[in-house]
Amino acid sequence: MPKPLDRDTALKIYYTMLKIRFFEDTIRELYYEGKKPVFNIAAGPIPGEMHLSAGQEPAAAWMVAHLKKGDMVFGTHRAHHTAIAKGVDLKKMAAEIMGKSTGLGKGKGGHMHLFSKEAGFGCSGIVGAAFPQAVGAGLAFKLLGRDNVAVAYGGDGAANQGQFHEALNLAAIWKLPVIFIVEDNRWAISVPKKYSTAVAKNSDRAVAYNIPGVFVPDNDVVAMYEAAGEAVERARRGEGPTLIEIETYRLYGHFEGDPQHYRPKEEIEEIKRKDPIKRFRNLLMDKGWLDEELDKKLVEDAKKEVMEAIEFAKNSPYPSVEEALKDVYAPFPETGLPVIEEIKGRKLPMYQAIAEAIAQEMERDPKVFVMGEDVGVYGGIFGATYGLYKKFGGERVRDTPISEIGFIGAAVGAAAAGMRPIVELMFADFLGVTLDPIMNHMSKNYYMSGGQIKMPIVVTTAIGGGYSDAAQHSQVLFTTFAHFPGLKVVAPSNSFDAKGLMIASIRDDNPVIYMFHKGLMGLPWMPYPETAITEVPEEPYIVPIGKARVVREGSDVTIVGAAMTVHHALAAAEKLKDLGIDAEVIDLRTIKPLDVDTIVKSVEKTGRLLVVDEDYKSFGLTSEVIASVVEKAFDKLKVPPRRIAYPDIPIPYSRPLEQYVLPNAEKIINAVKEMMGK
Ligand SMILES: Cc1ncc(C[n+]2csc(CCOP(=O)(O)OP(=O)(O)O)c2C)c(N)n1
Ligand SMILES: [Mg+2]
Repeated sequence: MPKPLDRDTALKIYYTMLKIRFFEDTIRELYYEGKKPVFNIAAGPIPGEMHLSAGQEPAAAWMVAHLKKGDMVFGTHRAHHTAIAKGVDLKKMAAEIMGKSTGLGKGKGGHMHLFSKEAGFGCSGIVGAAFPQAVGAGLAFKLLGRDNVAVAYGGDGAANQGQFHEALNLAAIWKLPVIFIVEDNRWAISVPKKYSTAVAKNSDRAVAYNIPGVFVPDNDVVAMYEAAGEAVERARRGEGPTLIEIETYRLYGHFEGDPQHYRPKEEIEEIKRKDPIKRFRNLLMDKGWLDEELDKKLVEDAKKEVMEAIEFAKNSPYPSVEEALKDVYAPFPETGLPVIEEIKGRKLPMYQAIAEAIAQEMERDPKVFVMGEDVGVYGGIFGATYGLYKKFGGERVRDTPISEIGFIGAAVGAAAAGMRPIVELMFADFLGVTLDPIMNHMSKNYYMSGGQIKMPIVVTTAIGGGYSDAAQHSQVLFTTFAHFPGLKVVAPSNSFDAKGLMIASIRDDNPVIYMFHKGLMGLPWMPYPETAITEVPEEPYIVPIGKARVVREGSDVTIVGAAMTVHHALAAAEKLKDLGIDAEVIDLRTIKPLDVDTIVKSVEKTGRLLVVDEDYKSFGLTSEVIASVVEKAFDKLKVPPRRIAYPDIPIPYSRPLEQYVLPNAEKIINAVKEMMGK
């Protein structure tokens, strides 16, 4: 049990509530400057949408009593109260809300994306995203042996998201130090909880995950102090997560400018009458802990603190426009590792080369860990984590339930807490069920935080067809991933590159999507081209991300491929030799960032470009490579560039159908012959 509320703590909580309210009311006033009498969202000193948390102070103010340095809080789109209670610098926060250069994210995140590494705070405009991220931070604390806790916030609307349920289950099975807080303010925009939610109380949903579920009624700040205190103590003792639902009230609209026609007038009157700050003030007065004079002082101090922050923000300059282009990627750190170009060492299948790279990095750095479905005892269904479980055990080589958004969202939180997670998405085709943490969080948090929060995550995933696994287990999807700014995408074609690229991916401070082709892994039960299995040095080394390799030199035509298509190109080049055609073959190795220079250099020599890809044809890698070359070396092309890609159709099951549509050496030979006029 947390100690009963004493005077000092109560006053601290009261002061925090005052500060939150003044902040929100001042922001509200400023928000409408220039937006009246006709509402124009693009006018005034504060841009964008504005979701205020006035009225919901009790859900956050307890933090000043129970949280300590190193604890982390993951907030929502309505996050000002949680950020202030967690001790985020008020000046930088106000500046961020106004889009100024002195803001937390240098004006690139805005009011829904407030990040403070120093304060251990982050939030997201994606409803429900905080839950798995807090799981990841909780997991990080557990793996690092720290007694910190992670707190996740979500509204009554967010509690109907799948990721809420995946997160609760993960935290429960792993007994993580996480406190899940559902702020039930009755509404998800205009949709009432009574309509959207099958249970009367979200806290009852804890039963399904075998964890305590606590209901805090009527925006009661003291009850919240007690419930949160107990949950934090339990988490610090290593006894696992708690779900707390607080019945709270949103004083204003969902966003500023919300007409609120869906909301009964009486409800707003009731909420004003039950203002939690007034009620707490009365309680403190009744207890003799507060008098008029002290109250006046606290009010003045809180106003002063807020006004100083607002003035700071107002007087700060806007960022220079070039700032928009910065902080997309963190720089690659100095590793001291050799960049080996010569393929040498022992012959290893690609899956063992990958596992060896991960093992060497795990031995070196306790922050590296692996999680995913069947990555443990099984060693990954395509062997990428072969032998790791035996070496490092189930804590660091962690099997997950089938909860892709849960554990990949957790990787985001773990990275924010300082870990370097490797997460396996069993098949790239399953991207659909986990896209959000990849496209909206790991890819953007560095940028939105103005370069504060690094996301050193490796997402490994199996790609490719050729063995009749049909439309949902055979896709390549290079450019689906590569489309998102902030991600890097690599795709080794052989064992040597696989090890070097894996080490580079783990050492990279950015999220890297590491795509391994199933048909290149060297698995005993799946056919593979002999050229995929190469020698691999025993020592750690790097294959630099963003560097293609000329795998065969030639003077007549440049054939560009990645992963499996490199082997088709090599086979074709051998046959073309007999026809007197000398083909140069480039293995991209990295899809993003694309090594345009190496391709252009080759085209300058050959004057002919053929791009071969196993991903879908339209809006894909082939068009990207061709466009990049045309932009830089159009005048060097003797004939129009050509492409062979997977057609824009789902992947068929039947063997002859699949073989008909996949790229192969024969298609390459025919295309090159045409380009050569033969
Ligand atoms: C995944 C996702 N779906 C929908 C939205 C649009 N949206 C933003 S806030 C919101 C309502 C959220 O309700 P709740 O979780 O109860 O939080 P509250 O706004 O009441 O604080 C919706 C639908 C979003 N931002 N993210
Ligand atoms: Mg709500």
